[in-house]
Amino acid sequence: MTHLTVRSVKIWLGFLDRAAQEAMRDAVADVVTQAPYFRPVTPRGKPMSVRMSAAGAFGWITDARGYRYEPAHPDGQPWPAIPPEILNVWRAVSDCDRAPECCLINSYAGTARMGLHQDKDEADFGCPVVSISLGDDGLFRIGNTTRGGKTESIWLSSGDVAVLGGDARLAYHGIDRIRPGSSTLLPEGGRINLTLRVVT
Ligand code: MD6
Ligand code: FE
Repeated sequence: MTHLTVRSVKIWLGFLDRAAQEAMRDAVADVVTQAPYFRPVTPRGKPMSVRMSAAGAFGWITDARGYRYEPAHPDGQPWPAIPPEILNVWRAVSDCDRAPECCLINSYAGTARMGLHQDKDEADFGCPVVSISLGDDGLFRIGNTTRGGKTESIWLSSGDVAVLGGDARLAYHGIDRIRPGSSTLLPEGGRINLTLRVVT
């Protein structure tokens, strides 16, 4: 299978076929039954437009105390295990010996977006961040490892997998908008993005 490279980000278009996307959708639904979506609030007090949950040893959260990884959901329960179908994607594309310790789950509806940011709350940048898109298309913007300068954008569709490693590990990136109604995968519509990372 072949990938395209946009600013050192490796993008595998159509990595998951429809049956694999459905299995992953169902596995994610099972995780969020145990660890319900919540709306994180930035340290400056602004609620994010995406809803989040997580699986694995750690989940990433933000609230008045700042951005960080936590071993438990805000309700106090440990995060569910990362489903095996999701771990299989990591094994296939990460080129990393370590297992992912966090599968962050971002849910986008309507006008939800994610501003340009770096993933830099992890202790080790040797492994990539692997991202899986499910449901509606999302416009993914990729910039530089410092703020500012030119960016490039690509629509990510259901089943696409993006790998931010090497020179792209600390690249700024974000989702400008989704295209509501572009996929039939999720019963309520919208987009789910899964990001797998080594945290410690
Ligand atoms: C998203 N993704 O696609 C947001 N982070 O909804 C990310 O923030 C992201 O796609 C690190 C690596 C890949 C990503
Ligand atoms: Fe990110």
